[in-house]
Amino acid sequence: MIARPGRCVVMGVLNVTPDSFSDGGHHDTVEAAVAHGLHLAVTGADYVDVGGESTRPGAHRVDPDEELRRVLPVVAELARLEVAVSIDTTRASVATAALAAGAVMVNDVSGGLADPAMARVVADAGVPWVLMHLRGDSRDMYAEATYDDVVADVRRELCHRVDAALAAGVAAERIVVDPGLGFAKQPEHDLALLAGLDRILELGFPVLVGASRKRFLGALLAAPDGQPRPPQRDRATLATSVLAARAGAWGVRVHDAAGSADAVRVVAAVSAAASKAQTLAPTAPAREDRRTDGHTERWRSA
Ligand code: PMM
Repeated sequence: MIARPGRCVVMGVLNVTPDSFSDGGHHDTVEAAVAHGLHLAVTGADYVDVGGESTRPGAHRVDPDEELRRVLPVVAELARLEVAVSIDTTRASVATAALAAGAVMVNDVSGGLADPAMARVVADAGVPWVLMHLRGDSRDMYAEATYDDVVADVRRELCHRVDAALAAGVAAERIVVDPGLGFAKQPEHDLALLAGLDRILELGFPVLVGASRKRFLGALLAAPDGQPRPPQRDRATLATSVLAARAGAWGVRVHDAAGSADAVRVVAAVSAAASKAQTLAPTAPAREDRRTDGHTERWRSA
């Protein structure tokens, strides 16, 4: 089942790759990776998303056996420790093994395009499946970053991925969609997608947003000489988590779970207060609410 804690869900990123964008090579032993996964869970991640293949622009595909060798012991150990693990893979064989080892969700950055066998694996296992929007692959994705209206185009292409998943027997209530920030997107596309999340939400599926430490934040926070901000982008990521949670996203995928875990709780509390205020609000303002006490006049004449 998809977690619904009554606030935006936090998915912590655990890349067990030598070359991922911001955390590649940081967890190059099973022990280090498991320790970091546990840290993510303890500091607020509802899911820990384990990936063994870098999707950074220009990255080459890793051999499926190598991907399995990287992720499987980490998935198994985190699952044993009762961490809810999501497996970040585009390969049905890796998803199958990870689910057998205890993963509870599949996060597929290709939205099911990379491996036609993935839909069957997910349907049979009955687990949630994140369908992310992507064009091309990591080697050539910026070549395809041309859109008429990026929100409409991504929404339409996500619809196709959802239709294919449903046709393959995946239950609608197990589908999560993700606009795929940074994947075949230029910074202006990422910003437009964050601004247009409500139109992605209109599809009626839970929406996951992965803005954490991405290139568009580096570009936005570039130094005066134009040098993009290096991967210390967690404060900017927090702002995106607030925006995503406020827009009604189901979840955010982040490297720093603690910050976003706090931020989404604040958003949930303010949203609850707003709903309560709306329930209590009379349809017309009560007479005594109007400024009849002279304050308004005093302020005007000050
Ligand atoms: N981004 C990355 C990898 N996996 N999965 C989903 N669902 N959404 C994303 O935006 C996403 C992803 C690449 O970022 P990383 O290299 O920092 O993990």
